[in-house]
Amino acid sequence: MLHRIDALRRKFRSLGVANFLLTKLSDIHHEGSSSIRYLCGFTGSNATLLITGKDAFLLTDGRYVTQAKEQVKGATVIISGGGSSAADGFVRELKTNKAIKIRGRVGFEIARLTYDMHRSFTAAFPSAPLVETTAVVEQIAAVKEAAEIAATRRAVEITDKVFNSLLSDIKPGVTELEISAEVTYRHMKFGAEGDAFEPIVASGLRSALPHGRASMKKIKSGEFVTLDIGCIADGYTSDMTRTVVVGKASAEQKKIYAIVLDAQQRAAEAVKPGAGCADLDLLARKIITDAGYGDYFTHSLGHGIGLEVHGHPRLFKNSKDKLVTGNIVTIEPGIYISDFGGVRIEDDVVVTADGGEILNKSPKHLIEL
Ligand SMILES: [Mn+2]
Repeated sequence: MLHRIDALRRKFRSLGVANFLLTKLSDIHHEGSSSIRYLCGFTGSNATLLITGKDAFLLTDGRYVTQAKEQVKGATVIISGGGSSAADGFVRELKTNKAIKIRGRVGFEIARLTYDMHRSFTAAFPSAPLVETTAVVEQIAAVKEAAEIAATRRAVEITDKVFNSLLSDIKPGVTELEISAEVTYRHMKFGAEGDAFEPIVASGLRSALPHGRASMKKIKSGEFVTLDIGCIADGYTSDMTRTVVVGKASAEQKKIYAIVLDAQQRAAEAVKPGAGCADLDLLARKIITDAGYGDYFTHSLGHGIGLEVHGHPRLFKNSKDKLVTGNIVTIEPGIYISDFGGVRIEDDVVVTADGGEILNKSPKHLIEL
């Protein structure tokens, strides 16, 4: 993992820092927490990674002695004791450990560092000011190595298998929660570490909720059912959405589905190195708008996936980013009509040397169950 830590160090000059501080604190629920795993391999729930100009230190607690020894590459493991909070404990260790020297400014990620950590660190190191950075590690991590693409491919294969195995279970009378439970169970049964996120199973009018959590609602004949599911394999995520109809689709359902499918396919086909993230969003949005449903496509086109399910680059209309070889992004347009229902179709697409490769093999025609 040293090459990743070095990639971050190479950004120090432009960031105006001499060190970098990353944390994952077990006393808070922390969604964005994979930077530490990305940089040094550690997956435990409580850690601080300090990268200086020459050294790197991974601080964790006594529960992780063996795990840290096995996992951590490119950083010196230090087992630290308690404090009044996880942040306080780590800062005490940084301050008192003789091996650690912090000189100069210290970069941190604004979306990741807690206020508690910021305050404790600032009080302990008045001459090493913290400097805000935004998504620096995320941007490095957005360009995948071959092994990362292979892991993503495996996660996508498992999710494809789960989706196809579920089709015979989606029928009138079954609750959304029953389907959701099967998604979680089968992801693990088919070889995943677990879900990448809580499965979305939304039927009937609830399919108009882009992030409708599964409920006790029973699925009925004639309804759309949107499944947005993903898993983790070797640390890497899949994220796929399919919308099916239980029974025969109505003319209106077919019409809306066809518009979303057209937008999805054309945007996915336009994925290539150099493609503007905003241009891809606009391409899909124009198709939906020209069909008269622009007001019902209420979110952005997609996002990067990797160790985290929502990462860089993000495909939205004001993005300045361009895709580069090695990115893996979702393409997921949708139409959501509150008194009718909704459709979303989502694939994971790898940016290759000369185009894009859609990883998902699940069918995209309108499936009538
Ligand atoms: Mn997604």
